[in-house]
Amino acid sequence: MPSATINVMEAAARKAARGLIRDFGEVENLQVSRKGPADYVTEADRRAERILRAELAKARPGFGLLMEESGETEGEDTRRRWIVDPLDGTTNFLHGIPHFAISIGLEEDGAMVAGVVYEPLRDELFWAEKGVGCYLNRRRLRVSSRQRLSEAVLATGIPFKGRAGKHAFLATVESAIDNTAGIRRLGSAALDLAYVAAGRYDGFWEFGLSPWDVAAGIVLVREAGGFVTDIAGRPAAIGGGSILAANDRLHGAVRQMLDNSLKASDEDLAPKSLPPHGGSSRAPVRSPVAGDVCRRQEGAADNDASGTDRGSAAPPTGSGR
Ligand code: 2AM
Ligand code: CA
Repeated sequence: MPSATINVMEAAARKAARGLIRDFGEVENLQVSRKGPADYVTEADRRAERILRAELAKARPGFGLLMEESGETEGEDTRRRWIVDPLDGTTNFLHGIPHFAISIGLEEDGAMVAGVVYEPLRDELFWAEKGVGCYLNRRRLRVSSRQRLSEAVLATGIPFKGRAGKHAFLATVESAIDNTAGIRRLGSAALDLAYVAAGRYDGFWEFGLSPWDVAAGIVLVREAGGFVTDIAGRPAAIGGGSILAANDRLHGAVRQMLDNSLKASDEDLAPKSLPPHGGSSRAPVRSPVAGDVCRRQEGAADNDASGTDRGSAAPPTGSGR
């Protein structure tokens, strides 16, 4: 049975989704117009965020909020905050590609404790709560049980124009081409994590992500019995920038593979060269906000201390296993 907290998150996501579905239909029409749908999508994104803010604040008035478009709003309750991406997969949405989601995470005392990732077009509600488990609608989810890297399908995200780390990223892709059954790149980190939780992907890695991209997904993967860390193998943190999620049996091997490829890549990953997250070519559809992080990519020579063992892969905290 979903808790009252999950019910609040689900209701907010479903309400915002109704607008997104309508707007997505309109985007499909606008594709052929000369002006294109960019401004329209910005508005759709903001509208969804306004609905989510209103619904979440109504149900839990004191909680803080960290939202992709409007940034941080402190609450009276300093222990809890919602971390929200009203539209993850914006580029897909803008191009009429039917793969996007709403992501809502709940943080308590600095730890992620609940997550909802809702994919409106398929009506797939991925939800999880610490100690309760991970579900897709009413069905309990478990990560895949694949043990061999050679049979694994991994997802990733490609760095955006203007961001450092392109060569290091390409090195990781090359190693994945050589060692796995295939790579997917669908363009929504929140859904990538949900798909790992659902056993559709055996693993997922990406650099340069923001808190709202991963907050809910981290809970999903953990509660589905997977491991989620940063690329260096440290416990996943929403401000950590990089993410590596995989089923419990493969996490160590995927990390080792990525680590080896990063060591072999000679790209300087120093943070000074990273522009703010919102400063990409996609600027019209997103604005830079407080809390937007773009961290140094890990995995270079300084971080092999955690070794290759599974212990470094930060086993999940909740039950669900
Ligand atoms: P968004 O759709 O909410 O922007 C895809 O690799 C992931 O990266 C998505 O979750 C996307 O979230 C996120 N992302 C982060 N920075 C981005 C940027 N500058 N441009 C586009 N997508 C970005
Ligand atoms: Ca996002």
